[in-house]
Amino acid sequence: NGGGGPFHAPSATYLYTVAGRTHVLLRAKVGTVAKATLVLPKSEGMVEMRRKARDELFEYFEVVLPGDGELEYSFEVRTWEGVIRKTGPFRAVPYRPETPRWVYERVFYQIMPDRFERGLPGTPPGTRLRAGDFHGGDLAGIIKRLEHLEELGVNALYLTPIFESMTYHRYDVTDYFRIDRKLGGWGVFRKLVGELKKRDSRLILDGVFHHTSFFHPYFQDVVRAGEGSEYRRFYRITGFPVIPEQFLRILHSEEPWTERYHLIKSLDWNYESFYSVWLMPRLNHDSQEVRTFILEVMEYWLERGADGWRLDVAHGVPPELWREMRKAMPEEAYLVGEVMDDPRPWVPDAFHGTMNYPLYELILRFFVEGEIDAGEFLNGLELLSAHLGPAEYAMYNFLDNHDTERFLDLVGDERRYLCALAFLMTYKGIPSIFYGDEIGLRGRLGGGLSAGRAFMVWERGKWDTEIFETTKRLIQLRRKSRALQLGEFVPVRFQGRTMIYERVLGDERVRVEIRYPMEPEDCAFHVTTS
Ligand code: ARE
Repeated sequence: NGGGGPFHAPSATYLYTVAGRTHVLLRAKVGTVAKATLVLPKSEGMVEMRRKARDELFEYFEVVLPGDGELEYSFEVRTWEGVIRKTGPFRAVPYRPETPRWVYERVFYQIMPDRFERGLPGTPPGTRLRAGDFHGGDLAGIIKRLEHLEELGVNALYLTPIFESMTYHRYDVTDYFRIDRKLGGWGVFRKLVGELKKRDSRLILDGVFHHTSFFHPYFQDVVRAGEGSEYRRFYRITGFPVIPEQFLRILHSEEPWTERYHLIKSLDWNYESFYSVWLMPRLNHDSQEVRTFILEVMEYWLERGADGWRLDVAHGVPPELWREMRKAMPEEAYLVGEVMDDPRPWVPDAFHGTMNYPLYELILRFFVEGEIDAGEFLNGLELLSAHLGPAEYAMYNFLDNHDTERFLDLVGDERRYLCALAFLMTYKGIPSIFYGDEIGLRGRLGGGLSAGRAFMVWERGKWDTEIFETTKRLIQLRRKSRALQLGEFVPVRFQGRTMIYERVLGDERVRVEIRYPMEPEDCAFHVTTS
């Protein structure tokens, strides 16, 4: 190693095991290697490594071997000049990911509770301050529609925040130990948990620990007591008083809430927040009290029926804090970070997986923009795979979510949508459906963060039945196939606008063919199992 030569270390991303096989990777400076070979002890011999992916700096080579025990190996690399370089020897036990086993069998369904279904009788009671736009969905509504989820075949739920808060999206939490009363409160939550357990369905909750609500009692204490507040170190306060006097005047004026919200926006205040949103003061993650608080909340809901957490703005919190949380959590809890860029600092040791934005970007480039061809798409996939290592099987994969435009709106028609969905359901990582996608729910393009947050449509007559039936079929396929969940990904042909690949595990081999020309009529996919 070193000296610009090929690199390998028996680390989580270069030597790991999944489903009884071992992946060995080697990295070299781009354009230097003619042939890379993995050298095993005598009886097993030499195995040529596959050229997996490249970026501007590096090229990655990979070999997949049967078995998952300790390995003795070295590498032999021939450069284009004919020079032979040896790396190694190594002797190591492949890294084994700690993802809870139940995760791999799942297809997630994401619900934004306010936008899904109303189950409580009557209209939801109003709140004093409302950042507009409540649609009145609640947890009883989810219980009412569990049959729909069963019919669809999904077996895990991800709910956007459900704790006490002022807004419909609930990312401004005022009480982390209380299910929002407008959603039905603790009683309905407990019932939902029970119903999910009966159906062997799992549940992950949205943990907003980057910031709290401005109206959280701790922050309110800082606003009131200033420097004397025992919570002043809970937040990132940059000066006192925390807010100018005008702030409170506007806050308590008779103006409509949205007016007040925007008037306040233009003031100066003395604390860090989420994207300069005054409603969301940023927590001080260096504080031990804050860490203890986060841990308590996470444990509290895991003990009360949650199976894991999706952690909001995880990339805005030091990775080392998440590693600390992870160590304290039960092994069975699935932890997914909302990380939008490079996931490498976060997996596999802070989270089991992250929300797979890098995959989403690639999907956009191939399926939506048509800006890259299948060959470039494959290189992107393989590069991401080389970065993620075994965590790629636990990534939270999506075509859309509550922060994006609906994928159907982006591609414009159902055939193209279903081809992309076929890819998602047959690729590595945990697939998810954003509520409504299964019936062809539309949003509006260019609508910002709330573009895709329309209320669910429950009249069957208005559903896109082709999307619904095909989504069901793809989910069944995914759930039944260990190869799709954990199998090796074997590219067969990625050329022009066509991709053919296999997913292989033991005797099971699933072959996927997706033709995706830019004319939607000619888009089609085909999956065969042998
Ligand atoms: C609301 C309105 C917005 C308005 C904003 C400010 O919807 O139109 O601009 O208020 O007034 C939640 C709600 C949002 C709400 C927001 C603020 O869901 O509706 O916005 O709170 O009150 C960045 C972050 C990433 C974050 C996204 C939204 O890095 O962590 O922005 N995602 C999470 C959740 C959101 C949630 C929050 C965080 C806040 O999933 O739903 O918002 O708790 C590029 C950048 C990314 C950036 C992304 C924005 O890709 O690289 O860093 O993500 O754009 O899409």
